[in-house]
Amino acid sequence: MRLDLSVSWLGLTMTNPLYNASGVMCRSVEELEQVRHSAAGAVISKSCTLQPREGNPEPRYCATLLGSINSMGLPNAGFDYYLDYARGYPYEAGKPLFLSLSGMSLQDNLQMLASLAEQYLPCIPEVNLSCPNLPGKPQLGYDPAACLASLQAMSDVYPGVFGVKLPPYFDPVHFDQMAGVLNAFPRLRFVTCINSIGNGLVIDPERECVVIKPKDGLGGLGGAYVLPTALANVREFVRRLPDKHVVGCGGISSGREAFMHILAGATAVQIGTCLYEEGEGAFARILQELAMLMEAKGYQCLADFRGKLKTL
Ligand code: RRO
Repeated sequence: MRLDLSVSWLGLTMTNPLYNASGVMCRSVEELEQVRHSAAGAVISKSCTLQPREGNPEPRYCATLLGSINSMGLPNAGFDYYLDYARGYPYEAGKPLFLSLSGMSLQDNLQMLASLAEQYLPCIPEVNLSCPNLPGKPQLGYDPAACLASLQAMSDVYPGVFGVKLPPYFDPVHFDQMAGVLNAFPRLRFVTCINSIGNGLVIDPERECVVIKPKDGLGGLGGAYVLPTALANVREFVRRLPDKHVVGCGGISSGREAFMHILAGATAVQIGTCLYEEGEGAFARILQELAMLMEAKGYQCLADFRGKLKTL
């Protein structure tokens, strides 16, 4: 039986649904090229700001048995660096490029989007509404009115299709509110669920100490800690955004979790903590595991089970 793992969406084709979560293996050209040359089906760059940033003091990432905590603080090489990468990107090779944008202000996001629009590059922006790690700056994604105003302004300056990276939500009323906002923008074609669960605290009982330096140890959680929250956000937004795609991100470390995300309705899925810990070989491994699982279940393509999660 021949398996087809390809995904066609946004007018693009990916040979398979896996790519990196923004932030992991995508800050430098060398890292972006590692993802491009791996088994991943697409590439996304680190969230960028207009000016380069060093980010927060180290240590700012720590892995645990159940996942990771980070407070990187948006270290990135600046918008122009990623724009240069996008200009030289070999799109014809069939591995789409997404650019993650996370301006320090709405004005900065508008400037980056306007500049991107002028270049006519086939890369697609994913606007990050959910960085949890900037001291003193709340996440835009938790303020629906501010999201509405920002999305309106961004939609006005950017004539192409785009997506947003959302924080996790924890209440059906908040899913409803955000879906109402997102559904007002037809060119907003996808939402990525979820960014890390913000402001967790990991404690090392031996040292009686926090494990990362910024914000007295508070940071965004990823990995196995967040899988059920990620799945809930994927499923709930798939239900509420019938004309959009949902990209699943959170807790994928094998073919099983990739399968769960797609069963919950994800069009494609991103790998974060697992990629950070394992390196780019994770893509080929997870893909192989997903293929074996599909084969065992008699599924030939992703559409055979996408969004077909049963309830009791
Ligand atoms: O750089 C970060 O600290 C960071 C960002 Br921008 C984000 O969106 N999510 C995250 O977990 N870390």
